[in-house]
Amino acid sequence: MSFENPLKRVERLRRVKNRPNDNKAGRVPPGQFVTEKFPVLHYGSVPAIELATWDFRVFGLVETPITLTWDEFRALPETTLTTDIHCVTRWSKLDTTWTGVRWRDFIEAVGVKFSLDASHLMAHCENNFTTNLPLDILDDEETMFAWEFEGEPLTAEHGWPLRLLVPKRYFWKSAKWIRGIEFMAGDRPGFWERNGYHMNGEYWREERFGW
Ligand SMILES: Nc1nc2c(c(=O)[nH]1)N[C@H]1C(S)=C(S)[C@@H](COP(=O)(O)O)O[C@H]1N2
Ligand SMILES: [Mo]
Repeated sequence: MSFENPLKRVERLRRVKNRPNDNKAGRVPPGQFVTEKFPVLHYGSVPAIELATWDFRVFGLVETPITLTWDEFRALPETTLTTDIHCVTRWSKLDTTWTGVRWRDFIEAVGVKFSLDASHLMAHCENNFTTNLPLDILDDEETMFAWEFEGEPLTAEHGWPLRLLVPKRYFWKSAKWIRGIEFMAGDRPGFWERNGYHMNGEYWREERFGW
């Protein structure tokens, strides 16, 4: 699915009023409603990807830049976890189950040594999509690079073969079709952040828009 112009989309979303909160056991942030569906949202088209030429790059403020092949990536320690996701377009989905390698396990298993000056990450994806995140938010039990959703490989439109999952932030930070991570000194806006979304995107504080 393609989207309207990003700026128009942000303008439209800013006009949506909060509905009465659909809160299950304090799990649903303000202004969100629970859905059983799994909407597909992204800018541009679904990329065509070949696993044979797919690679994953770790670069920026690291001791040694690293490139992993798909087979190397899939050999990393695997975890399955269940968590809630919250989209800035106001849907939340509870108890979603994901399989992949957790952020912490990735850093350890790959032996990523990033500089003490590194404070933020830029996730780089197919079609030049990017999103920025603070490293201390990524350093969480539930952050992972996911390759399965509900026990099945990700579908193409949900990010196959690999997406970032950052349940602590609005879902636009859970970058689909991720191909690399860049460690940065300081913050820099990614794609949606340049187009009006909040730099941080914390949903309990409703950090939806940055201006
Ligand atoms: N590569 C890429 N990842 C992306 C996006 C995008 O445009 N490109 N959109 C984000 C947004 S705005 C949302 S809400 C979620 C939607 O994920 P879903 O389609 O699996 O529900 O993906 C995020 N990840
Ligand atoms: Mo979104």
